[in-house]
Amino acid sequence: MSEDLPTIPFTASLARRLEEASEVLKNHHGIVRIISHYDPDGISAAAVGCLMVKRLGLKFHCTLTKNLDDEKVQEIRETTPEDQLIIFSDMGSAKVSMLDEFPHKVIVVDHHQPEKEGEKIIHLNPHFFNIDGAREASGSSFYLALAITVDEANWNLAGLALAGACGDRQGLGGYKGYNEDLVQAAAGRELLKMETVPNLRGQTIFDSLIEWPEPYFMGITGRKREASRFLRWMGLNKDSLLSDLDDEKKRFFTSACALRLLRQGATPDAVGDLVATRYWLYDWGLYADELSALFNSCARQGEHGLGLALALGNLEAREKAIEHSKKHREFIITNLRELEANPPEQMKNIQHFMTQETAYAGVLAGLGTLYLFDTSKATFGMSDQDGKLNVSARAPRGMVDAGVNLGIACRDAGNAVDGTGGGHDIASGATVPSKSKKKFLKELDKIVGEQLAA
Ligand SMILES: [Mn+2]
Repeated sequence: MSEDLPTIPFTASLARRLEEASEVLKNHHGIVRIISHYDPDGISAAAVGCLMVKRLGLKFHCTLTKNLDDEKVQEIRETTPEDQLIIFSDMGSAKVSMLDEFPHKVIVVDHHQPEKEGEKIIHLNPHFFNIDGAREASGSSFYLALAITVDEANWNLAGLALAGACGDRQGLGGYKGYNEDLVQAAAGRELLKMETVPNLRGQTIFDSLIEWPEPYFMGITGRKREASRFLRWMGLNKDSLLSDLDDEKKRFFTSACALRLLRQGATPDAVGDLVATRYWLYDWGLYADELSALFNSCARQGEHGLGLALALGNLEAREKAIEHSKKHREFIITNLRELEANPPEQMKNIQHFMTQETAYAGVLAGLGTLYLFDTSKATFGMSDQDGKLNVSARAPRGMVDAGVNLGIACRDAGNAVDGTGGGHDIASGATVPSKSKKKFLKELDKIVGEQLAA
């Protein structure tokens, strides 16, 4: 047996709950209905579920969805034959009262704030086991606990589990708690290795400057001539590979990049991100963040099924996802260059810009905040859709430390104009009537100013 291989230590109560869910799965005959969130964490969680179920010799029917509102829950209840087992992942914890009334057997694997524990459903949420669901376990990483309880062979899904946690940005500043235990055990099992390396993507250094929006170098990213000049200045050429540089050259290169970012006014977070610990997944031949980025570009472009097929190991899907990811990045670079040329409109405490693609407003506001924009102001990316203004807000960490809370700002400014808003202190959103744009922005500027003064 595999007595000597490292594993994740579970508390007795978690182990009991996992066993309970595992028994239900093993005793089930027939189809398993898998419902999951459509973002990278949800896609990874769904795939862990599908592969776990398949290994048990069961058939599955998987659906990825953006929201799980009351209507959706009701629809799932009505359209799923009662002899099917239903597993919700990366969602479901907010709908326990409704799920408890299902005639079906239901398992929920989620890491969001739970409504309550429930009576009838089997509820797997880190929250009930002294694990911080925001930082220490994601939908997919927590799902792995169930998968390896069902069958130790499912350890080979650890890479997927980690890609999901990465998609929920739980790896920032290093994995912690349960996630760290998972990473350590997976490393001990030689499923992945950790490397602290300059955080560049792409085959060659030149590729990473031309094709990747992160890190974003003003005046260089996406521009062949300028990128070549930058490389020449460092004694490198178009074919130089990061892995070919000796330690001294690597250090010089990293410092030159850091200086460049500092000079353009990037945030400390962006500069700190230049060197990062990355997780190489042997089975995938990718870093966990790269796999997560592939899921993300599928999700952004509405190709959830493709993301799932990729997660399930379909090679054709992988090729297509890489193409999608390329388009996704091109779009971001084009828009960031546009924002370089035409910076956001300035108010006293905030800055704002319009974009065509609703799904990208947040990404652009986020990257602009890290790399390009005035770091003393909060940024609002907006898009117009059928008389409604969709707003994504981002603030540099320094502003949050100084008291800014964009979740509250978006909620209160949204309410002031008959819209809705909310979210986290550092990233939030709102939907307001387009005709109230001016008043909404004025209100935001005032609220953020008050937060800074408080
Ligand atoms: Mn999640």
